Amino acid sequence: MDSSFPNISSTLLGELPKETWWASDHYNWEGFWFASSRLSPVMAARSNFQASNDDVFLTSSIKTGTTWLKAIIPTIMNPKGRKNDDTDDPLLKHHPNDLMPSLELQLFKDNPNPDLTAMPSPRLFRSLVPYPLLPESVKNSACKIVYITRDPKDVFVSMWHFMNSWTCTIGQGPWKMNEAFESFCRGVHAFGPFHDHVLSYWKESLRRPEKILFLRYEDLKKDPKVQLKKLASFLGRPFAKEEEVEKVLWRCSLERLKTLEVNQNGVDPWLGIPYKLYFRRGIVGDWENNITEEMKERLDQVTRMKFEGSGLDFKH
Ligand code: PAP
Repeated sequence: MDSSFPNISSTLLGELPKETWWASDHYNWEGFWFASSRLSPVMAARSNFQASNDDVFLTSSIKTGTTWLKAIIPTIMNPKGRKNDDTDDPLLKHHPNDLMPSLELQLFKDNPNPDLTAMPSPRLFRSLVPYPLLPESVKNSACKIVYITRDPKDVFVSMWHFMNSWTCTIGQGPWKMNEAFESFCRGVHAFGPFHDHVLSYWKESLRRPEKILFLRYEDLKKDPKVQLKKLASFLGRPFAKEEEVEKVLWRCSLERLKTLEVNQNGVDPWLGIPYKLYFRRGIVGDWENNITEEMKERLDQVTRMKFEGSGLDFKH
């Protein structure tokens, strides 16, 4: 195991394609865009993380509805998560980010070899890296991967609101929507390109459906009970009663999480982001209220071109 933090030398950085995204330098490594501060943790996790067969991974591109699943998966895995008594529900005291730690944004952020042996089993993790950049042991062990994605038009709108709200709290002005949109269409954004990210998991989920469960935010919104049952069975924790499904859905609902004190006033200690920014409208089709018809056509065209022949679309 590598014991030194793989510092990114200025020589390597100098060789990588560079673009600015939200006033921060991003580098293209292995076909995907990363802020320089994310490259070392991503590389360290890829080299040093050892998966166990009963680990559960939540993976996604940014702003696809991951926070909902960061709440749902731990609640499904928690033996008390579907019981009537809510008094010791971890969500009362923790933002969902705390319940499924991120490899690159938390665990490997400042340490190339964190000791994860004390984590209770089954361990729950999340990651924003595309499938090819996952640690090999995640790909090769029996651990499960849940992937969530969303209509890219809603992803863009969600990202735009989130990034502007955050950067405004740290004193940076908003980024013009048309510039951010151009960047998104070209695939330049943190952990992007979005379409390549989605395709990487989609293809692998077709090859190994027992390993990767591929979910769409729109399906979860439309038919939450069906999707939750599918997810619980995939995780080996099927529901026994309809009320259990309803319980988990209620505990993890946007309406409930939004009003909890921890989420209204807390701040993510790893990122400095106010927790309340993770909860916005949570609807399907919010793009209609935010982008022009021309922008819609442009992004739909990118999506059609990228997904052609893959069997994947976002019609709902
Ligand atoms: P992240 O990449 O920062 O983790 P992520 O959670 O993937 O963000 O996406 C945020 C979106 O999920 C927001 O969508 P919106 O901007 O269109 O509103 C947020 O509102 C939505 N979201 C967060 N929690 C929930 C939830 N419990 N149920 C449904 N949607 C949710």
